[in-house]
Amino acid sequence: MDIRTVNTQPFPDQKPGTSGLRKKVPAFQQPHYLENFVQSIFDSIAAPQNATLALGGDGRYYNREAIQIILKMAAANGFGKVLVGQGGILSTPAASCVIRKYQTYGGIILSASHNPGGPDGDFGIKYNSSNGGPATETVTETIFAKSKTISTYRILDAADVALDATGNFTLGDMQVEVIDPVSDYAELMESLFDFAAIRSLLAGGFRIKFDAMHAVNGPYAKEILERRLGAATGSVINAVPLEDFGGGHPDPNLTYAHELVEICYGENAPDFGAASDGDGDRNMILGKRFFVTPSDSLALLAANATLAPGYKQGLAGIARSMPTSAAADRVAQALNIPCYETPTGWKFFGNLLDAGKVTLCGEESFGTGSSHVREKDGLWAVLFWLNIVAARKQSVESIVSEHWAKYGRNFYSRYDYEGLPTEAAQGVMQHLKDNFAKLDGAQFGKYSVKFCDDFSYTDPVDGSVSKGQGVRIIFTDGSRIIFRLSGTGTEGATLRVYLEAYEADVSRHHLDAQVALAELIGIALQISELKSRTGREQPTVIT
Ligand code: G16
Repeated sequence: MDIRTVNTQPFPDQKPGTSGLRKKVPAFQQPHYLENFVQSIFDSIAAPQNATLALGGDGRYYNREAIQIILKMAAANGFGKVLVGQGGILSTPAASCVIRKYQTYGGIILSASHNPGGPDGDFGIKYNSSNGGPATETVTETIFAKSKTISTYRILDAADVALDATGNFTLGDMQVEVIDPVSDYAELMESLFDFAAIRSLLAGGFRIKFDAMHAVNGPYAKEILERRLGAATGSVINAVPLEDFGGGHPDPNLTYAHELVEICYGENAPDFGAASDGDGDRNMILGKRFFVTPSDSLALLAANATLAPGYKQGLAGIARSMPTSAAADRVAQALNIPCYETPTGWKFFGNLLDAGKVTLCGEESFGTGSSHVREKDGLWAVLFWLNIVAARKQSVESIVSEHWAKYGRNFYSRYDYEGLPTEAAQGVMQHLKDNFAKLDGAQFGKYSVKFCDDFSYTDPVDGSVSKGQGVRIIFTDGSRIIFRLSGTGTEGATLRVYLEAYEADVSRHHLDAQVALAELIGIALQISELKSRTGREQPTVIT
């Protein structure tokens, strides 16, 4: 075996964010940049000799090159086998599924999720542990610490592995098994949902559109929705994954998935629309001219979970990230099960899922998932919805309206201010924190502040504490304004403002969220001094 030990210098900026290390492609293309981070992962996880690793990515630009580098480094670092998706492809939930099904030691996932791709776009890498979920903060901090002192990495000198067909290869002493990226995942979905009921729903004329946004889920959606469930050919649009996502921004929300939104709000709209993101873990759900917020989607899935065969025993509990609306809390209360509030980041759900404390998890950032894997799962959410619609034989809109009538409506919206100068964004956050004492108990129109704080979380399973997770301003009626800096951007800072108002009165449930939240939005802008501090009149994206 021809293993080379290469001298290198640390890069100071390899701190993993909300979900792994994300940077512009040219940053990853710098000599040694990817290698340093991969070696830091290997040096942190203490895998035994001959361990098995799962490997795959969302197919974005630089995926292929990175896969070859990681394979050669895995071979040089004593791994016995790597399961790699054909073409270097695995959606994030499929990678989690593979790690769990084949009980690998862990996995490396290459993705910058919903961020655009291409030569000037974003790239990303993260490590997932043997439970199939993103490494905990303890592990990511160790990786970062190693990256700051690294002086050498190990790599095998060998030819590239042929990844375009399934098969078995050797790389030095290591086995490489190129696997079908779709089949294990599709099988898992069939075990959770009533495919026969969904098939007859679709055969009965229920029309769907799924926008894969030229990202990784195209082949998964084609196989599951069109081939296995019989949706009309062409129900999946933008189904061919492209290295630059066709120049688009593969983020399934009302702004970036506009092609789907136009179809679902247009003449002859389908009954159901959905989209997923770059790596297939986010989802957006639409009915006919109707948008389901991710927070409502989590609550709806929880309230109707027993309609799906995989959840017919009921739920152990629900978890949501702190900025996610409290709609799910109301369902948990009615079901008499616990509801946990965690910091933003799927990694915080891992311990709760592993300990059997929760079955469903969700985030306002278009993420929902369950104990079936340890990642959020876009297509899973779509199938769950289709299962519920098939069982209830109602439109998406009437299912949601009935839900609001029963539980009340948590009006919700998020304002994103992207690409801000970091100092200005941090200035807004600091200003809010400096004013906690003044804000406490203050009255703004009909809203009075119950308390404000910087959210801190103590993991109920391992006791670890995560501080500084976002500023919360909570009003006496349960309404909330949250301010948080994103941990996934690659340019400047993104400030997120999350707004939530509870409304019990059914006669007001049809209101547009922006109308219902107008007063809170005004309060948020006033107390944060956001416009004057950032110079921004309008948010970049409203979801
Ligand atoms: C990641 C995390 C999510 C998080 C989202 C937004 O999603 O896995 O848990 O909610 O980022 O994070 P932020 O507000 O810090 O930008 P993804 O889909 O990008 O992997």
